[in-house]
Amino acid sequence: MENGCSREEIREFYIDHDKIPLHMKLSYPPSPLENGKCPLLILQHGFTGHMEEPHLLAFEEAARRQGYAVLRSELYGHGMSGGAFKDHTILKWVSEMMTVIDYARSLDFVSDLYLSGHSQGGLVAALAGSMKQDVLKGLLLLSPALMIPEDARRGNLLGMTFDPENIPDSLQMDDRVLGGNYVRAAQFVQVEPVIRRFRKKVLIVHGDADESVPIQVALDAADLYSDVELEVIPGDTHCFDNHLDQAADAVGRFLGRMKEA
Ligand code: FER
Repeated sequence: MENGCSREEIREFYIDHDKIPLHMKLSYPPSPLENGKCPLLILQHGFTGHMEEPHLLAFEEAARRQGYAVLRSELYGHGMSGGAFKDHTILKWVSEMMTVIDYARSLDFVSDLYLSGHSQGGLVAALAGSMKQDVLKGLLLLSPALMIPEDARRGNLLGMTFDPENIPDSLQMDDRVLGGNYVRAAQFVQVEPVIRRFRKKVLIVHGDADESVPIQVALDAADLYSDVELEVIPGDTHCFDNHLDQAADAVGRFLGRMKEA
């Protein structure tokens, strides 16, 4: 169809955010819609991640099968987007996510807009989504790493320890270097008030064997959101390696119900 819905092809392009090119892929639902409009889900990867990870592709497919278009975004220092990994921060990602949301809103075939993200992408979806909740119908948090700011204040990010009051200029993590400004920006972020002010519908999907983000993070967030469903996937990991089908089904069911709401 001319207006964008129900095409099999995936559109790949870049949008500009303050001279940083952000890599996007837009896919469409498999079957045509009567009025030429469909809802759209923004899907954001996590820390060191990218848009082709298997769990993201499974969530994309689940959303498409429910009649949603899906916009996968890669943010600063990740995938094929601009910027160096070591220079990325949560604040840059939040600012970029606002631009991604505005881009999605500008598409004339979009009816309702949903925001989702995995892990650090979930944290950023929670933050940017709260700022722009008036333009969203719902928020989907997939193994959301909502405790990164607390980790940064404690001086322990993914097992990498440092003095939180004397932050080094750079941190060595396996084969990558992360700039100290990542830590400073993360320390600045207060997640709880951001969650408390969010009034739209939320789905949290989390494996109870998540090795990077403890299930308790999801339980705590579920207590704070005002309108939330929590789907715990028993025995599953951070990237849903064991039961990806169950995690994707949870997303599909939620999106299916939201369309009727
Ligand atoms: C951390 C805990 C979890 C962290 C990152 C993660 C950078 C996971 C992020 C992801 O998978 O996106 O302290 O610090």
